[in-house]
Amino acid sequence: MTQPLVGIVMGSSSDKLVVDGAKVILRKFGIGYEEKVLSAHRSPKRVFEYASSADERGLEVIIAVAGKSAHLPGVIASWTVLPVIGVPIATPDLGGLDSLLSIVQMPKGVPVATVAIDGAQNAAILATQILGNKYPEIKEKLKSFKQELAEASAEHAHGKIHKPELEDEEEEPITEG
Ligand code: C2R
Repeated sequence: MTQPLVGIVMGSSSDKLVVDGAKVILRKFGIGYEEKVLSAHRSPKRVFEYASSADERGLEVIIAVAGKSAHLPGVIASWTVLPVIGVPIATPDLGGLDSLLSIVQMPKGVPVATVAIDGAQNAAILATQILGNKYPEIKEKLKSFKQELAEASAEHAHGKIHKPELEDEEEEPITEG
């Protein structure tokens, strides 16, 4: 896999299933990523180390995935100038509204671009779009992707079912902490 441009950080390994949705998209676009389990609550020092060094390590966008009292994306955004995309996780107790509000209601000056509850695929597409401003080959792939979406939607309208190919090659081990 190429040099990671996207850092995917999740609050717990229990978020992994949702994170998989982002990885499928990034692999589809051939974008290198790294993934880590880090928690602003449980491992705050490691979150600081990760976020404050992300830029110099070559990352260009961070996707931060967290549920419940989801402070991780905001804390990461406080330690980096890289764009941070937050993914709220659905929760059994409050349905994910807890996660959503924790991520989206950032104070002025420290934005986190927040996607839908469990919206990891959209987070990855947004990350890809941010990268597309710098990398023309990624932008070209995004144009084809839009075309695929339009064709799939037209086929649905005519009663056909079309699933764009999102399967991929290799799986990388997840790094804890
Ligand atoms: P466990 O399943 O490990 O108890 O975690 C995780 O993202 C997960 O969705 C339950 C939920 O807690 C979240 N978590 C956060 C943070 N750390 C863990 N929201 C954080 O620092 O914001």
